[in-house]
Amino acid sequence: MSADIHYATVNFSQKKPNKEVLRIQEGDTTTYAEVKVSGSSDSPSSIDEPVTDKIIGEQAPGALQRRVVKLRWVFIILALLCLVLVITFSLHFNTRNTCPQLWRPFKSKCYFFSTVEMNWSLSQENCTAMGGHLVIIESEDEQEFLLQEANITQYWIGLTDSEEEGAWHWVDKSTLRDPKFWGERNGKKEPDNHNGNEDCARLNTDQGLKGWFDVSCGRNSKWACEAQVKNIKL
Ligand SMILES: [Ca+2]
Ligand SMILES: [Ca+2]
Ligand SMILES: [Ca+2]
Repeated sequence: MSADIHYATVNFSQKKPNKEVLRIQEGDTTTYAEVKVSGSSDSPSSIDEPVTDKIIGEQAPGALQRRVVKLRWVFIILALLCLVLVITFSLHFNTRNTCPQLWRPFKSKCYFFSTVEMNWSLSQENCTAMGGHLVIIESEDEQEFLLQEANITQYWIGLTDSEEEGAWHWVDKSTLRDPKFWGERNGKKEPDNHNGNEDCARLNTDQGLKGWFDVSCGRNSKWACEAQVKNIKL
């Protein structure tokens, strides 16, 4: 069956529409209708009008809804992807900023306290091999951290005057600016270059903040390294 819709003009009349077509009997009270199929623009909608346009027009809200649903899914997928990226980045960032086992964190650095004893030069070589250097103490906070965290009582730090007596430099070649952490022994202030042969600094943790002492570099002692987490070689 065709689903085409035809519009018609209907005129009601008491008169018989056409004698030749319809034979009417006497006393007939039937009301006759004259039906005219029209394609004119007067009709609500012309049958000449393209049917396809009409269907598309009627279905547009549905198509729009489908597009909205599709877009919603695209946004959900993009949001999930962003979330995965953020989590991955966050895990990577945290991993890279967490000190390895046996290293202790302080601010943006990691610190390693040795369990073996070596002379000053070998201690520095070991720190370098691990991606760091003997500790360079730049603030009171760092000094306090080193006193509290070390489970050893004395260890080498990265300070020496081996190149020029009395001119103390850190292992990164920077000059010692603040001498306030030098200790005191037998009422005499350090560094004292005892026996003319004390060119390396050691931290004694049982002396409080003023815990630096100059000692002969050839003596064996434990040591403490400092490193950026990204440089540490395991
Ligand atoms: Ca430091
Ligand atoms: Ca010295
Ligand atoms: Ca000394």
